[in-house]
Amino acid sequence: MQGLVVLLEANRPTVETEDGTRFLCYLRGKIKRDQGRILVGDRVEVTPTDPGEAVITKVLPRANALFRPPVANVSGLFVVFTLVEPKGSLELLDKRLVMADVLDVDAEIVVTKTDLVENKEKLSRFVQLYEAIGYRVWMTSALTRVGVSELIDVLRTGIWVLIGESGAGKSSLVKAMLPEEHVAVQELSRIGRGQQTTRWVRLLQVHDFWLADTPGHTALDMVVRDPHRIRSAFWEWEDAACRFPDCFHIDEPGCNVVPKVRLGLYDANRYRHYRLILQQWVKSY
Ligand SMILES: Nc1nc2c(ncn2[C@@H]2O[C@H](COP(=O)(O)OP(=O)(O)OP(=O)(O)O)[C@@H](O)[C@H]2O)c(=O)[nH]1
Ligand SMILES: [Mg+2]
Ligand SMILES: [Zn+2]
Repeated sequence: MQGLVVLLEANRPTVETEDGTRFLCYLRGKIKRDQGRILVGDRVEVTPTDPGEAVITKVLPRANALFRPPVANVSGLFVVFTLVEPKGSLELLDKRLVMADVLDVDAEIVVTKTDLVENKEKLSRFVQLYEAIGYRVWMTSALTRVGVSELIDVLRTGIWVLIGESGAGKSSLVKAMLPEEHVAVQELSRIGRGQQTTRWVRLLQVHDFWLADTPGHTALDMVVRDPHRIRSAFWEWEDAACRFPDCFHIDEPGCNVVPKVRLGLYDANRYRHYRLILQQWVKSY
């Protein structure tokens, strides 16, 4: 029987088979040794053993895998960002967008807690910046439910991962999308203490796609061999027409990106994050 790993709690996978049956699973020893970690999102073959239990006999090849948060076979990322406490980090936002581009998965930005935003101008500047680059930006509030149905009524398939810092409102959004599910949400008194409320990645069915709620995280490292992959993730500079087609926009003569950043025509934060990502993710930089 084939199934999907929908939860990995304390290293015990739960697999849902095509008819909706759930099994708490063990891994056959050989798989443990040969394939290393199993991830939520993995497609597997299982053989039932006891009622509600099964053994995983095979892990099917993965299309891709994220390691932070750990999810396999990802179609898209909902990169969660909030302008209210605990404020989202623009550096992490850009890193997540670049990660999606490098892994060749879709990414959409989901702004949460818009009901709490006082500085509406700042919010619309943020939205304008990322929409101009080419991202879809959703404005949502789990409290008022603004934007929630719009977000899930778009036709989506595969696994979509909510990714963002702890306290950003990922689980609250899941709860707003799926009111009948039991989803733990952070208590107000704990906000900003850097504690994760969601502890395990979990897949939940929404319309035609699977939604992954994940624990918040603030570290994001990748190893990228080809620096071109980082450069091409900054879509807004594609038509900069620098003198050298292979310009990395650092200190090359005839570069059109650096002067435009100085003039404020390209966003300076994005440029700073680009340099940082090159340094941190590409070993040869
Ligand atoms: N006013 C308001 N508060 C919200 C909204 N969304 C989330 N919150 C609050 O923000 C806090 C954190 O929300 P969670 O959904 O637990 O955050 P999370 O991203 O799942 O956090 P981790 O599981 O730790 O990664 C909770 O106290 C929520 O009540 C919103 O749209 N409006
Ligand atoms: Mg959560
Ligand atoms: Zn250049």
